Amino acid sequence: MSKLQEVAAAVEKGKSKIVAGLVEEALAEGSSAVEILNSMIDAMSVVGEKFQRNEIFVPEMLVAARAMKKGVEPLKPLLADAGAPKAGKVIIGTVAGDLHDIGKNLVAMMIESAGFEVIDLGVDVPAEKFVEAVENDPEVNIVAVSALLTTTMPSMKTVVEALNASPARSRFKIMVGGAPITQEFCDEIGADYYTTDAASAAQKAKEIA
Ligand code: B1M
Repeated sequence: MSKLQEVAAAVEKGKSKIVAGLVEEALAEGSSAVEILNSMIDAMSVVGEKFQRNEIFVPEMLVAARAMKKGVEPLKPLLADAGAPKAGKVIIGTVAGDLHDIGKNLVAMMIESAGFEVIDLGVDVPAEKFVEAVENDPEVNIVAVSALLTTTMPSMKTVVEALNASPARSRFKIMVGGAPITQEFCDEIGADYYTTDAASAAQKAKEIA
């Protein structure tokens, strides 16, 4: 088994205690931070597929998520684009009713790495909190909204509608993303930009800031 496969297996099995060490070893063996990150993202997809087939349940998903978080830690400084000029200020959060934060955290990390200051509102964030955060900070130029469940897509719509009604609307752009989100849905709810993954979200943020 290659080191990358060992990292993926550790995430899949939720082995939080060993995953960071394996990531360090993979780096020492020459794997890039992006390769290692992708192996962990693939592992989470496998976890999701097993959950869908009822082969594993929520507790197993949770431990896999914890393991992935541990594995991402040593990669953070390597993915950071040190010395990039301050590109702007971004508010990010996962919508109300949704507790998934791995993807949102990766998006936050990549956007931060692209030179932005990031204010992370966390998970299960109601629309009012997004609005309050952007209205209270005139430096914010992007609001990034994540949703991972089809059942929380309506919450994303609520957030975007509330942001669109804000008197501060002209000074910020709204970016949306997450597994069930599409360009069509982005257009339908009146958000500005949809991106599929953390790297393209950071790229888009740089383009529009
Ligand atoms: Co949940 N879960 N989960 N879960 N979970 C999914 C999403 C699911 C697809 C699993 C499945 O059935 N195959 C399914 C959703 C089905 C659907 O809606 N159609 C599901 C379900 C059903 C549930 C529960 C309802 C289960 C239950 O209780 N019966 C429950 C809901 C809880 C809630 O939120 N209210 C639940 C709970 C959980 C845990 C808490 C156990 C845990 C989350 C832990 C955590 O995040 N801290 C969990 C996990 C781990 C998953 C899976 C396995 C992995 C998610 C993940 O982290 N992926 C997931 C299956 C899967 O995704 N394959 C699943 C890795 C991550 C890097 O990818 O989050 O997609 P992702 O982020 C990507 C892109 O989406 C994008 O960039 C990221 C990185 O490239 N992106 C953006 C994300 N946000 C973006 C924002 C942007 C741009 C891009 O711009 C602003």
